[in-house]
Amino acid sequence: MDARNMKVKAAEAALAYVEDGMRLGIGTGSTAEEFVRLLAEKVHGGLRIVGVPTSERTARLCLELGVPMNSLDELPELDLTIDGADEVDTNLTLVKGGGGALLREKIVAAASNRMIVIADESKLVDMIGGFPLPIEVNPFGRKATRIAIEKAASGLGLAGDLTLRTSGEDVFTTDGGHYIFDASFGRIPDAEALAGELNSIPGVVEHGLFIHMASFAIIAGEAGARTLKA
Ligand code: ABF
Repeated sequence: MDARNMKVKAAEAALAYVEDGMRLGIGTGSTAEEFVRLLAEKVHGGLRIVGVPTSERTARLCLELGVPMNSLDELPELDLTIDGADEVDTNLTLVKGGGGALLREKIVAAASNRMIVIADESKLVDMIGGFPLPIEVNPFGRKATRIAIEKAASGLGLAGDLTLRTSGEDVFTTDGGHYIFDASFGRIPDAEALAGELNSIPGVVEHGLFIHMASFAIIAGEAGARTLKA
């Protein structure tokens, strides 16, 4: 089974948790997009849901496929969010933000009763950190923020490059108008400590560590989809 098929399998399994009448947070990324395609088929078959997309990119796909949408301001409490991840460990600590939508993804997930992560098995790791950690920062004072992040990480014994994300010739800008540093710290033994440090830096808008947010993960591999609980 190739990676795309695994993403479809995970998305299919997640669809079983979607019930008529739900207010649904809808994630970003290629796995979440497979979910949107399957969801659209169900909607055209009569399923009634309203989606709150986690990015402009997902909103465009929902619009194109006819998935009903509303804003989080209109629907501030959601039943379920289904989203992908860049890394998932066995405690369900996630690294997210490779797609650049981490801030809205975290706001939407936090507004949801439950969050289900969908991923192919390449995302499952013993310890997070192989994938560079996205850290969304305010453009104002980004150099000072970079130094503060490096100092905070160093205090936890973490070192590595922070790369300002680009898009072609330009600095990549998130849907919220912020920049992203991708931090190559390597393995992160204490994600909660790092999250606490990052949260205390004023220029950091949000980071891609999602801790105690996922209810469970659906991981698809050669043998099919399985559920991973913490
Ligand atoms: C979103 O999309 C992100 O948080 C994560 O960065 C990315 C995963 O993308 P894909 O499903 O394409 O690997 O869920």
